Amino acid sequence: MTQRWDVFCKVVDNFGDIGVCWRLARQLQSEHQLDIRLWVDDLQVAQRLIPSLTLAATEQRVDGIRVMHWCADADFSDAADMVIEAFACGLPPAYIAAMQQQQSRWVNLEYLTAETWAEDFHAKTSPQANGMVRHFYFPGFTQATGGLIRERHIPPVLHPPAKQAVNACKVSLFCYPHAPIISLLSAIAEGKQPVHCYVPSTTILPQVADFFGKTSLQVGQMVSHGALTVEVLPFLSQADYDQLLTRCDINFVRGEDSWVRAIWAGKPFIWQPYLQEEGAHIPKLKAFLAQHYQSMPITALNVSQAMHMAWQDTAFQASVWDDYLAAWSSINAATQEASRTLFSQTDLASKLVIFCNNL
Ligand code: TRH
Repeated sequence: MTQRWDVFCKVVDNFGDIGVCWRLARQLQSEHQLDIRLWVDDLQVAQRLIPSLTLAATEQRVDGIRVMHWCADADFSDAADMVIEAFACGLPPAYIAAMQQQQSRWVNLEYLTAETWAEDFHAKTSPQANGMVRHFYFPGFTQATGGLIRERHIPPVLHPPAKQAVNACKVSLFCYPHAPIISLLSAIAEGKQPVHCYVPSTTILPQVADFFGKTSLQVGQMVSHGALTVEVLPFLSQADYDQLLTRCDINFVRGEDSWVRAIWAGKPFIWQPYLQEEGAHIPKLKAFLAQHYQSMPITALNVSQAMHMAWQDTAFQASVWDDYLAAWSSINAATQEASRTLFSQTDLASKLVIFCNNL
C-alpha cells in the first residue's frame, strides 16, 4: 500500500520555507511514489512559487501533491503514516492527537547548516510528554548528515573548468535588501568587465532603480550604466530560476533553497545567509566556506572569502569585485569540484525515506 506522508510548512517569511517544502514534496511523490499532502498556512506566498494554486481552495491537487490550506478550521483528524514538520513549525494539537492514535512517525526537518554540530544532532530524538517521539533530521554537506535536496533530473556538473571568464559575464542577483546592493552595482558599472545582470523581481528592485536614478523599474526593463546592464525578470518559476542559475557565470543567492540550487548549477556563487540575531549567520557562512572550498587554491579562497564577507557588510569595496573576476577561473574550477563531491552523496529525499522506514 502507498505510504501516506504529510509535510507541514509554515511560511515564516520570504520564500524558502515553501520553496524547500514544495521541492521535497514533489520529489517524494515523483521519485519515491509516496502519497503526499502538503499543509501550507500561507497560500498567497505559496502561489508565487506554485502559480496554479487556487487561493480559495482548502484542498487541491497540484503536480500530484494534495495541497492543504493549514488554517484554524482545517480537518486534522486524519494523520499520515509519516509526518514531516518543516523547520520546527509546530503541529496543530488536534493533528498530534490523531498522530498518537494512528501511531504516525514524526520527523522535524531542520534548517541547513554546514556547521559540524549538525552531524551530532542529526537523527537525535526528542521524547514528547504524550509518549510520542520526535526525530530531528538535519540536512547537510557530509555523509553523516541528512544530505541535500537534489532531484534525479539534475545533471552532474561535468563541464570542464573554463580557462577564463567569458566576455559578457552573466550574473544573477537574488539577495536580501540589506545587502550592499548599490555598492556592488557601482563596482560592476565602474569595472572593465561588461556584465549582464539578471534581477528577478523581488523587494530589492527599489534599490536597483535607485542606482539608475529611477523611481521604479518594471519587469522586462533593461537599463545600463558603464559596464553594467541590468535586466529585470519576473519572479520565476522554480524550474526557470534553476535554469537561470545554470546559464549565469556568477550567482548571488540567499537563504537556503537558492543556495543549494547554486551548488547544483556548479557556477561560482556568493551566498548571503539569512540575517540572524547576534551575527549567528556569520559562523554559519564561515563553516560553509571552510567546508565547501577545501580544494580551492589559497588565493582564490581568500578572494572568495573576502567577497562573501563584503557581501554581508555595508562597506563593499570595488576591489573585491575586481579581484573576484580576476580569480573567476580558479573559483569556477573549485566550485565545480565541490559540487561534484556533493553530487556523489545520496540526496536528502532518498535518505529521508530510508531514515523514516527504519524508525
Ligand atoms: O526566500 P529565502 O530568503 O528563504 C528563506 C529564509 O531564509 C527563511 O527565513 C528560511 O526559513 C528559509 O529560507 C528556509 O531564500 P531561499 O531559501 O533561497 O528561497 C527562495 C525560493 O524562491 C527558492 O525556492 C527559489 C525560489 N525562487 C523562485 O522560484 N523564483 C525566483 O525568481 C527566485 C528569485 C527565487
